[in-house]
Amino acid sequence: MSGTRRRFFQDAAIFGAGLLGMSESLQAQNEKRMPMRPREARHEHTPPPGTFLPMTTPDVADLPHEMDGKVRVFQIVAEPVKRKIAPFKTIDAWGYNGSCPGPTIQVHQGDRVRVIFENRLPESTSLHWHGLEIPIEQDGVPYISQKPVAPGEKYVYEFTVHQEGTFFYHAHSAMQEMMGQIGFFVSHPEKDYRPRVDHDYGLILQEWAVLPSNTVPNTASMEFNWLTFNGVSAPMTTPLLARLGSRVRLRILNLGMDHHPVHLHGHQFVVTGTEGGRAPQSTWYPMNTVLVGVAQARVVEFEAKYPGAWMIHCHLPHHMMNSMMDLLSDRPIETADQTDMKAMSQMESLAKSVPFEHLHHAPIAQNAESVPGFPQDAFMEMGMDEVVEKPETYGLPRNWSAGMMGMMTMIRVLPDKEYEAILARKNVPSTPMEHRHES
Ligand SMILES: [Cu+2]
Repeated sequence: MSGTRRRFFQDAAIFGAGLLGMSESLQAQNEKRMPMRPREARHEHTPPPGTFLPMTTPDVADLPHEMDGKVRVFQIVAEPVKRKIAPFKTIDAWGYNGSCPGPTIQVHQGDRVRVIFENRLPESTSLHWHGLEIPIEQDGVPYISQKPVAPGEKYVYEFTVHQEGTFFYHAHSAMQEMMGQIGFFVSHPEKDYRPRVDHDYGLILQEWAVLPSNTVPNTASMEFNWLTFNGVSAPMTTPLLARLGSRVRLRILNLGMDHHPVHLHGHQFVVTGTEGGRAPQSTWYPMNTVLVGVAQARVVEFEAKYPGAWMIHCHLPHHMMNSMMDLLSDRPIETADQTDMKAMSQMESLAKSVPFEHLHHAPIAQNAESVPGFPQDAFMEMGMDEVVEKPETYGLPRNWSAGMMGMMTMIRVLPDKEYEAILARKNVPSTPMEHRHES
């Protein structure tokens, strides 16, 4: 091992800190609240008991807790949620505590957990703890392990988490799942994983069928027109940040109707865990696309070696786009036998209905209209940098948002100076890291 590394550990501060509702700068909050490890302890490899590097769920808050003796107590409310999934599209989803996906629960392996659950949905529901080895009374399956929780009623779950890994909670009713009733349940290991990571991020994959001019997902539909990471479509997804030379963990969770091959640009990764916990290092091999099946979690890790804004996206072509039908409203989309001028005027009229910067399209060939199949991606660029601006987008190339659609985000691997410039915009104190690899 060469050099030293500075690590940040979380103590109980993140919990019960009322983070919920400060979703905008959740990561900033986390970074602010994580006390730095004392200098003299830097070489120590085991985090102090009860501490861990928390996972950040971009665009979704953490669920706060209170302690009752040694029991970690969480409050979860199932309720309808309005979710803005794109600058021009807000849907009526269902979720938890005003969030869809629900807020992230983070515990420590060995914790005793109590969840006081309240149902404010118009129908009965329950909470299932996906992947956790807990007594049958806590399994959250209506009629099998408990009576359904009626609207207005409360129900208390309590169990000990003996596992480590990436789990989730969800309603155990298919249509409610498709309305968005899902959230992360992360159990941090008693002994930190090796090698350690400097950044830990979580993404929940969801798909939605929402007709134009409608706001309610059609949960019976098999055709999905909106694809989201953590409840938002690109370019509204908040870019992940990584300091150049750091090690990054990415936990990807899928609870929908489709399987998603998630691809990372510019880096290779290894799969270090599944929905069942950590995988032995002997099973790791290089990849850059991981298929995340329904009801699965895949945990990948990589060294952020190359500076740049690297895409992370589902590679299914139809999952790399947003539905534009909402912008068209009741007008037919013009895709065939059209002239450049007609297409342009349609795009311009779309752009007028939302605060986008309408880009002039990328160049087309002079004889484009005589080529069967034209147009495909021509005319589709829509820049909306200002609409989706946030500290994490600072410094991206102009019109970056025109290249971002659907189930897509990016990881910005940044040299110290640029990384710190963004932290400063998030009002996070500068936190230099002397990271070196443990080899
Ligand atoms: Cu996909």
